[in-house]
Amino acid sequence: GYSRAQRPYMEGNPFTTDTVLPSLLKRLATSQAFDEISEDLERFGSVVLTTLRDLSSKTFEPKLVQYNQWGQRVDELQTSEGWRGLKAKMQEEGIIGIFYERRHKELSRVHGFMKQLIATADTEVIFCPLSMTDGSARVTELLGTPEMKKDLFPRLTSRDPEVAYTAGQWMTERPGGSDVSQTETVATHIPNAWSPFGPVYSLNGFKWFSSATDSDIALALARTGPPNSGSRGLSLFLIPLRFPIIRLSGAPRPSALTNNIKIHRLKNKFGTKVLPTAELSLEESEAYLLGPLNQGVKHIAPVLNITRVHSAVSSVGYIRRSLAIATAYSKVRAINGGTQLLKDAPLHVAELAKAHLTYRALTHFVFGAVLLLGKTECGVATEEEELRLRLLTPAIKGFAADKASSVIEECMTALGGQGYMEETGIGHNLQDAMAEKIWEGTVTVLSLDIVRAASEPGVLQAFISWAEHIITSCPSELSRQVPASLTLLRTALQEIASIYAPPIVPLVQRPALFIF
Ligand code: MFK
Ligand code: FAD
Repeated sequence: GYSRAQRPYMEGNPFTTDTVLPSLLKRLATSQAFDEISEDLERFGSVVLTTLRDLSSKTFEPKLVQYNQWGQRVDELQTSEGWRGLKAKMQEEGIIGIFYERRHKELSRVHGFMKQLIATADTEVIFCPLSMTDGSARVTELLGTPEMKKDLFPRLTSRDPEVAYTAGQWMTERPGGSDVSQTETVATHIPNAWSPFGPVYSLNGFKWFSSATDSDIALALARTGPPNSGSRGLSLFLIPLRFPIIRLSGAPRPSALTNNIKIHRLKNKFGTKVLPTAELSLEESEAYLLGPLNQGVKHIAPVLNITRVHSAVSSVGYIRRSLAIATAYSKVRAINGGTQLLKDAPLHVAELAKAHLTYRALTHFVFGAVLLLGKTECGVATEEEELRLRLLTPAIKGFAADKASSVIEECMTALGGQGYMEETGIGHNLQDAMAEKIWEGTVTVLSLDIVRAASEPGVLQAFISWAEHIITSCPSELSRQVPASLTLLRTALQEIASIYAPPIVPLVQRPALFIF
C-alpha cells in the first residue's frame, strides 16, 4: 500500500521533464541548433526553479507616492526588489537579446519563446513589459531614425540590466481600448524644436492603462488629424517617460514628472498584481513622431503582433506549470485507502490526458506561428508564410487565451483541496492568465482581426493552400482515422473563403476564431 499521509509533490526541470517541448524543438531545429538550444533551456529550467522562484517570492504590489512631506508632487513609483530582479535576470538571460542577436537565425524566436514558456508561471508577468519592449525594438528596427537605431535599439535589446531599457505601449484611452479611433490625446507639432529621435511634438491627453509605468520609454498613439478623422488621424509617437532620455548607468531614475507625465493612480486589478498598471495624464509632454503622419495604427501593428505572440506563449506557459503540478501530484497522492496512486486511476488519468492534449495542441499551434515570425524577421519566409503569419497571429493569441483558463481550472481540481490553496500557485496563475483574454485585444476583437487579415489580398488563399497541403500529405492511416475532421476543416475553410469575401458578414466574426 501507499502512505495515506499528505505528501508534497516534486516538480522536475520544466524543460527536460516536459512532454512536449524537447520533441517539438527537435522537430524544428537542426541537430547542432537543437544541442545548443536544449542545453540552454535545460540550464535555464534550473534557474526557473531556483533563482526566479526566489525572486518572485520577494515581489509585492507596487506603490505610488504622489506627494512628499512638503506637499510637492513627486509621483514616485515604488516597485519591489523581486520585480526589478526578475526583469534584470530575464534581460541577462537574453529576453529580449536572443530575438535580435538572431544567433540561431529564424530559430532564435523559438529559442527565446521556449525560455519564456517555461518561466511564465514563475515570473509575476515580467514578460508584459518585456513583450512591449520587444515590439518597440522591432518598430525601432523597422522605422527608427539613425539615432534611434544607434542609441535606443541597443538598449531595448541589451543583456546588461545596467544599460537595458524597457518600453510601454499606450493605446487604450477612456472612450475605448478596442476602438482606438476615439483617441482623445492630441499631438501638437513644435516647429522650431529639434531632436535626434525625430520631429518634436507636445502631447496632451489621458492614458487609461499603462502597464509598464516603470519603463524608460513608451510608444503611444495621439491625434494629429482633425477630431473627426477617426483612427486615420492618429500618429505613432516615442515618448520618453523620464528625462534625460539617455540615462547614465547608475544614475538615479528621475520621475515621470520630468516629462510632464502625472501618474494618477495604480489600477486595482483582479490579477497581474505585481505589474505597475497606472492611469496617466500627459500635459505638454515631449514626444517624437515615429513613421509617417496619420498612419499610427498601421505602424504600431508590429508591436501589437509581437505582443500577441508573447501573450499566446504566456497562456501556454500558465497551462504548462499547472499541468506539471497536477501530474506531479498524481504520483504522490494515494487514493482508495492507500491501495492506488492517482496516476494509476484511469478516470483521473483521463482528465489529465484531456488537459495534456490541449497543452500539446496549443504548444504546436503557437510555435508554428513563432517559427513563421522568426523566418519573417530573418527575411527567409516565403510570401505565403508571411501572409499565413498575419492570419495566425490573432488566432493563436485569442485561441490560447480562450482555452487556457478552463485547462488551468481542471489542473486545480486535479489536486482536490490542495489545488485551491495559494501555495500551489495554480490560482495565482489562473488570475494572471485571465488578463490574456483582454489585453492586446479581447478574444472578440481578435476574431475581428482574423476577419481583417482574411480580407487582405492573398492571406486567406495562402492559408487554405497550406491547410490543403497538410490534409493531403497526412499519412493515409491517419486520414482514415479522422476523415470527418478533415472534411469538416476543408468545408469550414471554404465557407470562410466565401463569407470573408467583402462585404464581411459581422455575425460570423467571433465563430471565425473557433475554426482554428
Ligand atoms: C506577456 C503577455 C504579453 C502581453 C502584455 C501586454 C500588456 C498589455 C498591453 C495592451 O493591452 S496595449 C493595448 C492593446 N490594444 C489593442 O490590442 C487594441 C485592440 N484593437 C485592435 O487591435 C483593433 O483591431 C485596431 C485598434 C487595430 C483597429 O484600428 P482601426 O484603425 O480601426 O483599424 P483599421 O482601419 O482596420 O486598420 C488601420 C491599418 O492598420 C490598416 O492598414 P492600411 O492602412 O494599410 O489599410 C490595417 O491593415 C492595419 N492593421 C490593423 N491591425 C493590424 C494591422 N496590420 C497588421 N497587423 C495588425 N494586427
Ligand atoms: P472595450 O473596448 O470597451 O470592450 C468591452 C467589451 O466590448 C469587450 O468584451 C469587447 O470584446 C467588446 N467589443 C469591443 N468592440 C467590439 C466590437 N466591435 N464588436 C463586438 N464586441 C466588441 N492598454 C494599453 O494601451 N497599455 C497597457 O499597458 C495596458 N495594460 C493593460 C493591463 C491590464 C491588466 C488590462 C486588463 C488591460 C490593459 N490595457 C492596456 C488595456 C487593454 O488593452 C484594453 O482593456 C482592451 O484593449 C479592451 O479595451 P476596453 O477596456 O476599452 O474595453
